[in-house]
Amino acid sequence: MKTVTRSTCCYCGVGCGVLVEAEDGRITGIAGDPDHPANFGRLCTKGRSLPLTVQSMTGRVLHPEIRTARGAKREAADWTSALDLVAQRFAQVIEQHGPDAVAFYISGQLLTEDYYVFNKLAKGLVKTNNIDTNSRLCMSSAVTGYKKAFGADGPPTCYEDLELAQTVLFAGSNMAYAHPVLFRRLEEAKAANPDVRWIVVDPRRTDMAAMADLHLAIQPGTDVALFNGMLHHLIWEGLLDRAYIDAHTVGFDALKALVREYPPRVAADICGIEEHALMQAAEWFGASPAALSLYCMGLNQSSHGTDKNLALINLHLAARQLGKPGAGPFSLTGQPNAMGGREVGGMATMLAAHRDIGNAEHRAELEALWGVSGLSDRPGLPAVEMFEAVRNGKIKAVWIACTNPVHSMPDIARVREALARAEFVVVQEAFAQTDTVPYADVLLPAASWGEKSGTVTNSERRISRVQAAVDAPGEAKPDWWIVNEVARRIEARLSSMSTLFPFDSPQAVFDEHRALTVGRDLDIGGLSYATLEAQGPQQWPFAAGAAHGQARRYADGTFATGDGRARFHATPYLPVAESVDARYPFRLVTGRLRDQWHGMSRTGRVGALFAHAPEPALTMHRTDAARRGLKDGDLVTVASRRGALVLPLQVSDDVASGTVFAPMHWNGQFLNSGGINETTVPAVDPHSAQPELKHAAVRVQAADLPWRLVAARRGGDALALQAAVQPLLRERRYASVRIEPDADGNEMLIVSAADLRAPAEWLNRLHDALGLPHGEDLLEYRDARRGHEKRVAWRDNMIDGFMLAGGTNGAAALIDRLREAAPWSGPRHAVFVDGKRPPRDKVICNCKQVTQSQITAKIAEGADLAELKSTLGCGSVCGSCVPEIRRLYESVPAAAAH
Ligand SMILES: Nc1nc2c(c(=O)[nH]1)N[C@H]1C(S)=C(S)[C@@H](COP(=O)(O)OP(=O)(O)OC[C@H]3O[C@@H](n4cnc5c(=O)[nH]c(N)nc54)[C@H](O)[C@@H]3O)O[C@H]1N2
Ligand SMILES: Nc1nc2c(c(=O)[nH]1)N[C@H]1C(S)=C(S)[C@@H](COP(=O)(O)OP(=O)(O)OC[C@H]3O[C@@H](n4cnc5c(=O)[nH]c(N)nc54)[C@H](O)[C@@H]3O)O[C@H]1N2
Ligand code: SF4
Ligand SMILES: [Mo]
Repeated sequence: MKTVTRSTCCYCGVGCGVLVEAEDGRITGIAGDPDHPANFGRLCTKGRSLPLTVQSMTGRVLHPEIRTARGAKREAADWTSALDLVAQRFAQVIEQHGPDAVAFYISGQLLTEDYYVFNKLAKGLVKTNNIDTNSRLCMSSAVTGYKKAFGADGPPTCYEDLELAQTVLFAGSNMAYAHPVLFRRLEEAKAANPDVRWIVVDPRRTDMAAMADLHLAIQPGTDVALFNGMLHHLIWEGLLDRAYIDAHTVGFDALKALVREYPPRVAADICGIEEHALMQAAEWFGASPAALSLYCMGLNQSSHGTDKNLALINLHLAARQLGKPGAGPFSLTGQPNAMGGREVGGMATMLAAHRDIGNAEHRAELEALWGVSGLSDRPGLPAVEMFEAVRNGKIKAVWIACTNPVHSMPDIARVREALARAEFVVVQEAFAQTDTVPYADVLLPAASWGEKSGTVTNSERRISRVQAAVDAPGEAKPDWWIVNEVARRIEARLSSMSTLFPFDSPQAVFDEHRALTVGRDLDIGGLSYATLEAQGPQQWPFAAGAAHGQARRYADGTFATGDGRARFHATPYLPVAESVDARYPFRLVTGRLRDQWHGMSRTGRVGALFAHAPEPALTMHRTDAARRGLKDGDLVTVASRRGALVLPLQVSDDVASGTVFAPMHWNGQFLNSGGINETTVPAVDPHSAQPELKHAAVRVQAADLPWRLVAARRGGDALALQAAVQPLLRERRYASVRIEPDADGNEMLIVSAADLRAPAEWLNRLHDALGLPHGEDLLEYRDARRGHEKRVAWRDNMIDGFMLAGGTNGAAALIDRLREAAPWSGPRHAVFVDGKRPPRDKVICNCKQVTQSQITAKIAEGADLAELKSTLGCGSVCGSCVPEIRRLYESVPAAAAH
């Protein structure tokens, strides 16, 4: 039977509505929900490919697993044993060492209901605030910024403002990649009204920067100087709303005194930009009828992330660019439920429903609502400190759910050390191959997207229902259920009562959460599953009796502070935590790619999603590369004071000289190292405790690895092959693996590796891991003198796989052969002399698989964007590639003349 289920996409904070098609318990298709107010039917490449991530059960965690002795292998166990063991070990540590000896590290990708139960377990039952989440790496500077300025968390804006803004300031946000569907809305608004101005503040020339009216390519970490300089200019030009400042704010005079030190020339010098560009940005911002800023990790992931947020909010308050349509400081949430996690207070520094740990009245309210006493008044340890406490033995047991800290935390060597030393580690995961899973003493199988139900809140405070379209595979269970079961058991052990966890469904959890918000700034007393299902997704606040949620906040100039006034904060510019020097001369910036999601446990299962960026890379400016004698494709060692890894070099003009960029995504599942966080700094912001994941100091040197390998295998289960190859990667100085679709719609696996010398025995293990044949279906060629070795595997008259070791000339041609999935004509041994082919064309449009050369050829013939869409089809489906097509358009000479 075919079913269609209304739910949401599980990736980014845009929170797109989806319609999930399923047949016989399998998810078969997806479409954007035309009625969802975030996307009105649109989806980006990641959302569109979600069904492909859940169709195979290879690599899923399907049963609980328990490690019975230290150093032993984990073994499959039943749920009762696993739940009992977790409860017993946690209760034991709490009884012996106190509640702060345990910790929970959870995720903005959990549903609100999952989050709520975790938070109640930690704070309400165990009475520790040691519960933090990956939102610490993501949103916590935005939270402190909003709270300090407005008195409460959450953006004052909504998505409609995207269409109403006249000036859009993108600050440290690469929306074209990270929030693509919202970016489509902005593109359309700009196309409809050419007077709309875009200012992009980003050290890199992103696709968006290339499209902007003004790109401020500031030195990494200098945003505060920029915003202070802009404010100086607004004051000078009289572009302030003095009446608004007087009536609705405090602190302007101290700020004014501070920004005297930031005249445009001084500020522009700090930022490394032109003075007139800074003044232009200030004027466009201040004089605009409606200025909207959209900001994300370029501001938050900084040791001065709170100041960056506050300095930007200062501009909005001073020029009264908020509380009116099209204006306001809009922090884009990264994860689908970063906002929901904040609502339930699921972090070490807050309590449920935006209450504060340090506020006795708030604690008393919560004690009354939960029927408990003695909530801890000590803030818990935020992520970086939490793992440090695990490392030094203060925390003995840690429970990690829906996040992969051995990949995503800064300085991961320390996280690995921490988890290796911990007495007891629980990992609750949906996918088995992540870098954190090996550390689990108990591995709990979680249901994932399409298999679980609850609610999430997107960037504009809009709550949507998430619905299961199919049953969870194997014995996997929804996260809320797992936590609820353990919590009941811990409660029975610690207090021999069982009153706190009566939940029998996500709805029961939601109803309790809702009750806690009544009377708070995020009051959702008027919302229920029934209203969400009948009336669709709703924004908070939505108090009992309200007809609808509230689109914009603070429209009347009354803020959530004690006196109702917003606060200006004097934000002096401070440099990044780690300075560059002669030994570590490059500033490393990290960030996202268009088609991958974080640690790739899901997007890395889909060959088509590798097409846009098949291999990891370190991007460097061409003059820096030339000076070091490095060229595109060379392997380089990137080293910081903490760790090092090898990456292929990508030479580009999109980063400034002195800056290098690496995507955050690759890790031990796809690479021989843990990825770029081997090098990043664990320095944190003093207010938000958010780490500076974007600004390490590194050195880059040629990695002299003369022995090279390219191997591939078509046919067979690519995910199973990947699982077999994964443990071999780390034995080489460089190795990476990826999946690619072939012409038949099957997937193939491609491995690249490099080392000092030939690893003979490893080659044979790789041969077997790839499932390459022996005997007559294998054609081998050895050049002992040059140390080259070629193996080509056949199935019938097709090439099924190959290994080229030593020299890899001809690898591109062989991969093309595999990709074509066409029969081989002529003698088999001719495969070794198959001519060289040009390197593969980059796939720009994923939906229609249109390559760069196809697009540039058409542009050269004079085609415009509309013609490209109608003839090649590129950009006509999800639109994620449109910014890049525009850029190609500008770079092809014939088009410029056209
Ligand atoms: N495709 C994709 N989309 C995603 C995700 C994903 O993994 N993949 N993850 C989601 C999540 S959780 C998040 S948090 C968001 C993140 O979304 P974004 O923050 O938009 O993405 P990033 O690439 O991390 O960083 C944005 C930009 O900040 C710039 N930057 C670096 N340093 C500075 C600086 O000092 N100042 C300024 N002004 N800019 C700087 C970088 O060059 C980069 O272009 O994306 C969400 N969406
Ligand atoms: N250098 C650098 N590092 C960064 C960043 C950066 O920009 N640069 N960005 C940071 C940011 S903003 C973020 S948000 C983090 C993200 O970092 P992580 O949270 O580590 O990212 P994910 O890979 O999304 O991890 C989610 C995990 O949950 C699993 N999972 C999926 N569905 C479910 C489910 O329903 N239940 C359970 N229990 N598990 C599930 C997935 O398989 C995956 O392993 O990375 C941070 N790290
Ligand atoms: S923009 Fe893409 S990744 Fe984000 S919610 Fe929508 S479909 Fe999912
Ligand atoms: Mo994030």
